[in-house]
Amino acid sequence: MDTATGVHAAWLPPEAFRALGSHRVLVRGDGPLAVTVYEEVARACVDYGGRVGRSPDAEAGPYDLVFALTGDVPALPAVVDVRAAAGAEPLGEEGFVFARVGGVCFVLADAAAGLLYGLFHVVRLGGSAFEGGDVPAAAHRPAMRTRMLDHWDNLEVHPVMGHVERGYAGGSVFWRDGGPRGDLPRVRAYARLLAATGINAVSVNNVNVHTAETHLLTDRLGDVAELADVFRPYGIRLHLSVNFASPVVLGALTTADPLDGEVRAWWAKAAAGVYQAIPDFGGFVVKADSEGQPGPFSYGRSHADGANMLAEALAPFGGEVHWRAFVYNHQQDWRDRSTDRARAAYDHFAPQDGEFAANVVLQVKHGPMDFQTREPVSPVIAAMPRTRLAVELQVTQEYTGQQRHVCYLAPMWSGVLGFRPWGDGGEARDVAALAADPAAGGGLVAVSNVGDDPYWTGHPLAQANLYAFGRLAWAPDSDPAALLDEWIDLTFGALPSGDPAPLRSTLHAVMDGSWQTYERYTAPLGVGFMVRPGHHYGPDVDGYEYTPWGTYHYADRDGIGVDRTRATGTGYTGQYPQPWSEVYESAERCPDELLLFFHHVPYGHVLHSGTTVIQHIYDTHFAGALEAEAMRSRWAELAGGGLVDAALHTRVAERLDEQVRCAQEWRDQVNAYFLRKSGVPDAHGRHIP
Ligand code: GCV
Repeated sequence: MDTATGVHAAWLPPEAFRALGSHRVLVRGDGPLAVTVYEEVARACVDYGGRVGRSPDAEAGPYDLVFALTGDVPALPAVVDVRAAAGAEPLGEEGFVFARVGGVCFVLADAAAGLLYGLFHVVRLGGSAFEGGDVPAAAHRPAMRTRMLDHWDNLEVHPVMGHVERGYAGGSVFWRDGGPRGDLPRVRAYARLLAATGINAVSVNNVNVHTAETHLLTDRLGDVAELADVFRPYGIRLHLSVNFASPVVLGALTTADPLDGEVRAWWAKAAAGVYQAIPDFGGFVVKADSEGQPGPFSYGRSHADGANMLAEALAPFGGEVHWRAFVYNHQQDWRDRSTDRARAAYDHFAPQDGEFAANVVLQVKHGPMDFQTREPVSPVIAAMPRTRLAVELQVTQEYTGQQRHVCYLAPMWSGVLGFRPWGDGGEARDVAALAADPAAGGGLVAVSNVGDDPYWTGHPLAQANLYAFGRLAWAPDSDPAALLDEWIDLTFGALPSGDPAPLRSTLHAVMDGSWQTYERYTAPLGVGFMVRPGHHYGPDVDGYEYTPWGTYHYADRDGIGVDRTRATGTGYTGQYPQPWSEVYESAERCPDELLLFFHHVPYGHVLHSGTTVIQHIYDTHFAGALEAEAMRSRWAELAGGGLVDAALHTRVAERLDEQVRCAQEWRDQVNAYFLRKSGVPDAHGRHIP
């Protein structure tokens, strides 16, 4: 545990700074970010006996590591050709060059944020930064301009959704009892952890903006400014989720109509007030006309009307609107099979492509439904070339085990980011390239999994998801297993045993395939949900089947799945460009893992894997539950070995017990349900209750 905060040090324990802190370091540059770099190095040098200086005077030298801005002529080594390393593209506000020449390492950047990211690059390199021969100068830049975490934190405990909506790590790190939590050292530690992964934007309150949170925009702005001050030295800009009805709730206006002059003036004044308090404020996040939140529909206006009004208010200050595309009818009649929730975001937004202002970012969930364990990539992402799009992921594990189950999500995200909406021919750009596009990209966003838990994330191993999200936003083509190694090295690098190999192999065995294990014992073949309604934990096959939420599997005695074809179903497959519109349309060509998302098929339908749908359901559920048991056994082997802290080991072991219990529950409910529906016995004669 970190002594200043009483919270687990996660991937920044003092030991991670050992190499940095045991060398002679020069830190140049002015402003809060350069000061942060200096302070980080200075602290490490106190811990590990190194030396840090601010000016390159001859008496203090020589140095092993130099942080300097490219305009800083006295500190700049002629030997490092930054421009050649950077190539045709500018390094940008956040990029840096790393090189080692003649035994001296250099981190060079055009702006201080680059020095900060370069610092954490050196931390990740550890001792290897300082070893060996020359390292040619190489430029490092973030792929995504915006790398953002959204908190769904309420100011006070909501009677249904708790303190953090879909939070599984205790209360909010920002708020308590309707006001600031006041634990700024913890917020600072959080900002530091995020900066080390590359995150540069945070939204501090729930997108479902209740009354108390609505006031953060005006009379409670000081509470937000206080947080902004803590995040600023780590290069993170604050954002606020705002209530679209604020002019009515806060301003005593009778309307929030986005085309009303008084409403527009109200927002302009509110935005000016925000920037007076927080000059580098990032902007607003808005959930409008979604799941009961107010929005422009009430006034007969479009989403573009609503978003553009807010954009106009923020534009003079350089702020942006993150307008969420998660809009669907949550009061659907389950008897109506023509309405398809998966279609909703595209149907609402694609016709408005080109209508959004330049400082509006349309924030699109990665799948068309709602952060399920397996979904196709949202067709909206390819459908709006004239709109800036951000892709939204969910680090908090709402549908993926709620931080009681190990579920390393980087492999799923990596698949999303690498998906090519136009296939391999023609415009073969992937989702990451679209989100990163300098003109049309809005970056990568995720819902945070952090709370006031001593391990930050409830399940200590869920820290890896937070870490991997930030790193993927910086470099979307990163290998998930390599990111896990980075996280392991930083978090557990300084083992008492000195040998990380056994821990590393255990963590890979437990985590690498954990998302697919989770998928095996939960809803099959992309059909989704089957969770207990409301809290979404544990199995309930028909839990949402006869509800208004639009999340159905349509299982009957003959078959299962949602017909989303153009030929006979809801037509959703038509929202994709070629080749996917054809691939998904065909039950023969559709990838197995998404078959039931797109097709209603008989239980005897034979998958590409050669097995029938019903046998696949039995096999995967037996296998998934066994894999959960194997994960638990593997972790248990570490007990008492000194490779991980005993309390952390116990916390993970307890959660693995629950994971095994829950996986067995899933296995038995799903298998029993489908045996009873279909009457088809398991080909291997295993016990199904
Ligand atoms: C914040 C899902 C969750 C809601 C969440 C919503 C959203 O429906 O269950 O809790 O609300 O997504 O993304 O806005």
